[in-house]
Amino acid sequence: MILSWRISKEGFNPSSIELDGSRFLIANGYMGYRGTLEEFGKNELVACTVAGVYDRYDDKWRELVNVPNGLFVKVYYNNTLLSPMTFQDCAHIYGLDLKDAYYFRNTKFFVDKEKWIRIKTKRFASSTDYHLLCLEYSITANFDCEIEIETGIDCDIWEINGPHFKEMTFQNLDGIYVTHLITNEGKNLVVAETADHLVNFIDEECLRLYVRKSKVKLARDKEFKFYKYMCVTHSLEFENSFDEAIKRIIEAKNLGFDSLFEKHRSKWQERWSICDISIDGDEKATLALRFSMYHLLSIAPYHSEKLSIPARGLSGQMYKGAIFWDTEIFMLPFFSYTLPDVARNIVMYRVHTLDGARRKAKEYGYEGAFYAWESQETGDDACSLFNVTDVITQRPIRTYFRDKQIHISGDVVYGFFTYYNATGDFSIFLEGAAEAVFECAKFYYSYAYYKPLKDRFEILDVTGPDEYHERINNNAYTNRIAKFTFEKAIWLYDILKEKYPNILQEIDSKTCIFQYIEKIKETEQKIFLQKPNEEGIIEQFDGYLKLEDIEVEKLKEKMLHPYEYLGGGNGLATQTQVIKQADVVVLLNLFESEYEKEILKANWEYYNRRTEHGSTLSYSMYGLLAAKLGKLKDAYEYFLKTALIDLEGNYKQYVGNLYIGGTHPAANGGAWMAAVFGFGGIRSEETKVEIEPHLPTHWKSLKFNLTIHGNLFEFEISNNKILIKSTRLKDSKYKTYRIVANKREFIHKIGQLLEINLKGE
Ligand code: IFM
Repeated sequence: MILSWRISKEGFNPSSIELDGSRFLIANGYMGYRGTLEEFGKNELVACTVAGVYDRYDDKWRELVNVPNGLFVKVYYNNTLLSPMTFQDCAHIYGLDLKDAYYFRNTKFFVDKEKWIRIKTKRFASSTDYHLLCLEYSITANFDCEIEIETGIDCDIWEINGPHFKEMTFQNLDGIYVTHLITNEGKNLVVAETADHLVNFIDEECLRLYVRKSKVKLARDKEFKFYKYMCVTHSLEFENSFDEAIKRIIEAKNLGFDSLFEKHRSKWQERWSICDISIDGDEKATLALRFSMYHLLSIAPYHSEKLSIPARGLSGQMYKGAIFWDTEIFMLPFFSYTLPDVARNIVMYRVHTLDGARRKAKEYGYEGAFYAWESQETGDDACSLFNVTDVITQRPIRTYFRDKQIHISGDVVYGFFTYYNATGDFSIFLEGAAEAVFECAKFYYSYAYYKPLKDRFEILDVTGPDEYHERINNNAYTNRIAKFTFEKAIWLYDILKEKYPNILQEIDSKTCIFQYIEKIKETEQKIFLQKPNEEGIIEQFDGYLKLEDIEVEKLKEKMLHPYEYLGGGNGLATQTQVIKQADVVVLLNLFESEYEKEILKANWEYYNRRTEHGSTLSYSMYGLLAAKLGKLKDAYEYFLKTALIDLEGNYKQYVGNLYIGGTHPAANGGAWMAAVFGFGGIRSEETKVEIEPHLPTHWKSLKFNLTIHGNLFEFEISNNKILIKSTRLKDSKYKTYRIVANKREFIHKIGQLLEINLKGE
């Protein structure tokens, strides 16, 4: 059923447990709790994943930890568990309210002829105290009966590369259950839980399950309700995580569910008042966008600049909970233009992990900073050299993601400037981002080869965004992002020299930038960029156009196994022009203004036919460019694909033997970009905003808000006019903006209403 703020499903299908767990996630940036039922356990992939707390067990992959489930509840009638898993005859509906950010379920069990017992729950990850998860549990029967409730903490945890807790102890403090956990790496975590309004307990401690059992008499049609609060704290944040957890759980209990929920709700209202997008004429697209933004808003690091957003959000331990280029290139635009404070945290994470990037550069014998392909809390690279296992031979495949996807350093720099362009906030550069930009420029300088006969610098032996072609030379995207890094390093150098000489001096003491700047300038001038050929095609890398040109579907017919990896040394795609994901098309989106429309079009068409979209990052880039080009049918199809990824669950769950399910925040961010930058046609540069809309024909209007340089803009775009309202936020120093639409320029004063007629004057 679709209502524009709610997604729900009816009935129970065991095969959708896994996807629903991701789809119906609740989270608050501190932790994520999967959309599973209260009676579920580790086999149903219940997980409460804590942001920024990583651990390694033995020689397995280091990943985020999942903590015990303090929201666990089982209800029995006549010794039978009331769960759609075990109980055939039931009516079950569950889902998410996106507006108020809570999960709900409503299950009616027909226990005997006309007799039924109904379980209704509602839970949320508090947006005002990030340590809290709150659950309301209500039971009603249409006959007098007795039920048994079992609730407490389930410490039998779903872990991909665990076990992560070398110690786990349990305490009962006057009805507050507390588990104290110590990770293999020695971090302390506390999970405290309490269940309010339940009496007559018998405490029970079974293996890894701490529960109270309580018998409750239900009077006919009279609702029985109880509340559970779960609090998570850890030693990366508090000296005494135990006391903090107890304090918070007591506070939660005293405040009660309703007032906690009210606070949570108003925080989300505040967020939506800025972020919401609505489309008149397309309810499905509106819902898909809201769903995408709900996920982004749930997992954002509101409370810390030492956290970013992992590739699978907080939906579990997939991809090691690591942060990839996904964040800077796909998610950051959304945050920069809606919640700049959160965007600032995201960019500052890269400043805090600069030392890890320096270590990686050094490890490979380069200068400067080579950011981690898979970054965790220190910035050291969690990516392994054998990241995929061949499903046919069961042998590990040597992948060159870690060593050769050097575009990551430029992506980080690009991210700093996405934030800066949207906000005008130069302070990030003074607080470490300039140092990071210089270090990235040094890295590319040391990686590049000077070819004297050609008098140019080339970047050899890399892997571009298309991971199926590894160790190639002069990847178009990589070379351009390296040049961008040089350009920005030079720009920053000049500004610092003029305005902040002391800071530049200080940065020089850590980077020796004075010694490097001339070399960086020379490399910037002479770096080789792939240029369009006679047909207008930009070769993805040297020799790409000479590879076998085979259709994607034809290539796939040759596969021996559905999860077979197409890249790597023996991959089917390696010797062909079939690519995994947008590569040149990313380049064209990021540097669109440097290319003629015909070139953009020719390349979109050429690469579109050869792209497998084996990564969920791909659709949005094709959708975005298609929208900018006014290719509305293709744009709309790709937009829906990216926006519906987690709703429809149409994506690869495995690569080789590797489980890569979970949520897809990069696709969510891409959906936002396709709507705002693509269909809305917004481009902003300092205080100039260009608007070149291309709305799908069935859209009557598209409404969204953007914060640009500290002011809030409300856009309403329809086929014949654009309405712009603006409000001054905080203490923005900008009072007027140049708006360019329909080849005309308008001066817009903050606070005034601007109406632009698109049909004529
Ligand atoms: O960052 C991506 C990469 O581009 C393709 N493989 C998955 C990664 C995480 O989303």
